[in-house]
Amino acid sequence: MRSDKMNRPIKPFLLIGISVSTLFSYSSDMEQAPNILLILSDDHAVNAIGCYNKRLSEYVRTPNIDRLAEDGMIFTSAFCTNSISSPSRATIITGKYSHMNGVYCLNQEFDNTQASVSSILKNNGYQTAVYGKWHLSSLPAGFDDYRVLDEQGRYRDPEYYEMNRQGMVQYDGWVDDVTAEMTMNFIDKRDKDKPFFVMCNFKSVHDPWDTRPPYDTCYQSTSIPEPDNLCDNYVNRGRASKRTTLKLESLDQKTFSHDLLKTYDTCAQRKFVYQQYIKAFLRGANVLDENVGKILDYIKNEGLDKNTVLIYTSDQGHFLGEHGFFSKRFMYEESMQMPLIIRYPGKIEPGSKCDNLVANIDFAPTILDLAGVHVPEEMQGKSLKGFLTGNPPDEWRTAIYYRYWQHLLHRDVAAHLGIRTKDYKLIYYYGQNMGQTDFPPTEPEWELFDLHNDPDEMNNVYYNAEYSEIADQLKQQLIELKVRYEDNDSVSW
Ligand SMILES: [Ca+2]
Repeated sequence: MRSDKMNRPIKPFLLIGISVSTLFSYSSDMEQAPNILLILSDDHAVNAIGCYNKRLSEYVRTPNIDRLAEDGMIFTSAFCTNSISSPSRATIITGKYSHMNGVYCLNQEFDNTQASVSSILKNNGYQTAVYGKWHLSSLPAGFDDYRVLDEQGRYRDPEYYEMNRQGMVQYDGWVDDVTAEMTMNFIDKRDKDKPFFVMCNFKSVHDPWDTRPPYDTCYQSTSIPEPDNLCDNYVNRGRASKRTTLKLESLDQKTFSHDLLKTYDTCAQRKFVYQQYIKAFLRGANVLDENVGKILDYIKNEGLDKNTVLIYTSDQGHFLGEHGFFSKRFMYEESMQMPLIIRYPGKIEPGSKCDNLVANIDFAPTILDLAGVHVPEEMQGKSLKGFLTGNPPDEWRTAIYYRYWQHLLHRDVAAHLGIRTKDYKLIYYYGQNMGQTDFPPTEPEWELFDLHNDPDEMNNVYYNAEYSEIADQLKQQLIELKVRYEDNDSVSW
C-alpha cells in the first residue's frame, strides 16, 4: 500500500449481482451464527509446521498451531492459485482468481468495491476487523475497524494505518505481538449481541526473517538437516529453474554471510547460506506460533471457543532450500502448498484430515457458508463445509488451475500456468508478458511431473513417450479449466 493511496476515500461497497433482500434473508438467526477468526500468516511453509510432519519435524516447534490441528481438521492438499502475496490475499477475500479480482501482481490496484468476505459478512450483521499485514493497494473495505501495515511494514516498533485516525500510528514492540493484542482488544470490546469476523494477519515469516528473544538464540549449535535436493543442478528440468535467481547463493550478502573462500563451489555456498536461512526462518515461526497460542488461550478463557471457527493459513508456501531455492512464485509444491487448519468444536471432528484438492478460491465461500450466508455466484471457489462437517460432496474438483503472471519481474521467474491433479502436475511456461510486465518473451516450454513416483519434482517427463497420453489428457484439462475460470488471454499452445 503506497502512502499516496492511503488518503483515497473508500468507495462505497456495491453488492455485485446480489440483491440485499437475498442477503439478509440468510441472517435471520444471528444468535446461531459462529464467530470466525482467520489467522493469516505470511510465507509460512508447511515444512515449518510441526503437524504437517514433513522433513524438519524434529526441529520445527509450533505447538500451538499443532494444538489447533489436534482439535480440528488439517487439509493436506490446500494450494494457492498464484503464489505471491497481494494476489493470494485478494483471492482469499474475494474467492476469485487473479484475472477476475484484478490483482495479478504485487502493488497492483485492488478494486475494493468488489464483493469480499468482509463486506458480505458486515452486511449480514457481523462485526468485522482486520489487523496486521494487508498488502493490497487500496484500504480495507467492509471492516468496522482496521489497523494495517503499510506494504510489508516492519518487525520492530511497527507503524499501522488506522481506520479511526486516518493516519499512521507507531507502536512499541514486536509487530506480531502488537497485531495479536489488537485482535484480542477488538474481540474484548465487541458488541456481544453480534458475531464477529476478524482477520489477524501476522507479518512472520516474511523476509528479512527477523525474530525477538527468546528465540533469537535458538538452533545456534544445531545443524539443521538439508533437503535432499538442496544442490539441485536442474538437469532434468526446463530452462525456468536454471534461469531464476531464486537460489540461496543469490541471496543478498547483507542478509546472510557467504563463505567467500568457496565462491566457485555453488553447492558449498548453498549449504553455507542454508543453515543461516533455515534457522532464521524457524526462529520467526516460533514468534508466530507463540502469538497463535496467545489467541487460542484468550478465546478459551473468554468462553468463546465453542462458537468460534478458527482458521489458520498463510498467503502461500515458501521454499526452505528445496531445489536450492528460497521464496515462492513457482508452481512447485513447496511454494504452491498452503497450510490450512480449521477448528470448530462440535462441528468438526477433532484430529480429522482432508486430502481433497482445495484452493484459496474456496476460503471466502467456506467462511460465508459457515456463517449461513449466501455465497455469490461470482465467487469461483466452493465451500469446504461438507468436508468439515462429515458430509463431503458427491463430486469435487480433480485439478487445481494455477497461474503466475509476473513474467521475469522478480528473480527472473518466468510466467507460467498449469494444473495440479492428485497424481500429476503440468506446467506451461508460455513465455509471454500478457501486458502485466515489460520483459522480453522467453521460449515456451512444458514440464510434467509424476507426483506419485517423483514427489520432489526432479524429473520432467513431458517429453517422454510413455507419458505422452497422460500429457495430452492433462493439457486438454488445462485448456478446459482456463475456459471454465474465464481466464481469457489467448495463450499460444
Ligand atoms: Ca507471502
